[in-house]
Amino acid sequence: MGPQTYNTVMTMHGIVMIAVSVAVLIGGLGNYFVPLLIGAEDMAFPRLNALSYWLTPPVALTLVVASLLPGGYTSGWTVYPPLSERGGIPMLLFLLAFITFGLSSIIGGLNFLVTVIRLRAPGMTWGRLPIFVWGVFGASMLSLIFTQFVATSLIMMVLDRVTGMTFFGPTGGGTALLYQHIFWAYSHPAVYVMIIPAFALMLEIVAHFARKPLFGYKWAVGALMFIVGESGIVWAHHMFTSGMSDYLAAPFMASTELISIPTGIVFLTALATIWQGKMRLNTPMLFALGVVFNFTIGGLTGIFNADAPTDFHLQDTYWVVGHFHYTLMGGEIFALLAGIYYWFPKMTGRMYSEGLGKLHFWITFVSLNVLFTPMMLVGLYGMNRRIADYPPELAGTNFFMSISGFILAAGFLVFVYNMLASWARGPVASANPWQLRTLEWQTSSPVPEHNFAHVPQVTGHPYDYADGEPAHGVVAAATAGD
Ligand code: CU1
Repeated sequence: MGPQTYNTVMTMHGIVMIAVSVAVLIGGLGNYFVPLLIGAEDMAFPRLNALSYWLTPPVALTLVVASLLPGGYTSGWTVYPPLSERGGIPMLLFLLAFITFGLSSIIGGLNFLVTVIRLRAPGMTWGRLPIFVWGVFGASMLSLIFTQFVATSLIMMVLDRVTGMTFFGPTGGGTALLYQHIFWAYSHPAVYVMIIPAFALMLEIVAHFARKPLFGYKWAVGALMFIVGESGIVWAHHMFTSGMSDYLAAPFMASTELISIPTGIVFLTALATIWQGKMRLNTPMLFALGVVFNFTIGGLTGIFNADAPTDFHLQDTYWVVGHFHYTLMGGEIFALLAGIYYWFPKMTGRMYSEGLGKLHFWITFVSLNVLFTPMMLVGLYGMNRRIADYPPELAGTNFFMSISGFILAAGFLVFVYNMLASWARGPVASANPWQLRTLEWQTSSPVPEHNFAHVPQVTGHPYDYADGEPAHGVVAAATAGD
């Protein structure tokens, strides 16, 4: 692979990662399960929902087609000027696709907020919301508010390119650093659009599979909301080495490190919930516990990037790549997989193979760790990210990481096979195969078109397994079709 192809492939990896990570948990599982969890028929604005969804195929198509055009992508997914302003037509198409994706994300966020505020079933007070709903709610606030920053920065860039304005071009009086400030004002909160629903889904599954009340529910909700607020004032931790004004380093360092407190609360909540619980170690629980393990490493290694003095050494090395993949792959994607296994019987009406699920977990868990830990090590030795070359001394470790990467990918073949084969001919699942209290399990599997035969009446707390009631809501007589 030549350097130019490498740049295009690396840019594609970045933007596909961002788009999938932003959209998949909140857009996919959120869209399906938030209405169910709050006892609603559907999202508040079904047409807006469809628009948000149908904007994404053109984005994906444009990104793929433009990457194949001569010149390819030159800048990486962050589209920093001046590289992005100098790139050819593919870069322009990239910008337009990114803006369109932002639009989809904004209206998706709006729709979730209205849904949770307006469509909760009778008795579903804010204090009774399953924690996953809180996670989607927080992430939606971020989507709605902050995606507008990235859209603004990209539109300014398009104006620079197409109409000859000079927001970011120094020759016309603009400044390239301005772009980074606006861009990261979104792109840091974006990681919380990805990870807050993941945290919440992890807590949801941990509580159900330990069959215990979620420890410190209010603290956990408060922690998630604190992260939402905090995430808007930390963006310049991406810019310690960019040449921005020196006086900005200390406040952004402090605000970033402050986030470790609510994050710590989320993990203590998970651990205290597991404590002395009768854990059922099914595949969803294994992946949820995997989130706890992986994100602990991802979170702790992030502190060194948030610290300006250490970041001067680590910036743009593979340390950052290792750290980030621990949080996103080990955190968000693990939570996504946990959620897919967890809700698979509800979505398909069939049961997946537990044996294959566990095999998938162990392959993924082990290969992920032996892939991303060495990345941080070669990063400490100074291996640069986003560059096609590396020092020949690190070839051995890179070879090892490549093998680990292929094994990690192979694990997903097990997953895809399990999902497709079980969907086609797995054993038929009952409405509530895990015997859980939340509302989605009180309707038939797969879910009927309007979710519930009658509007549910919510009575208790979603996690009160000790109170003897099998569910925290009553769906009046004639429960749909089971
Ligand atoms: Cu960040």
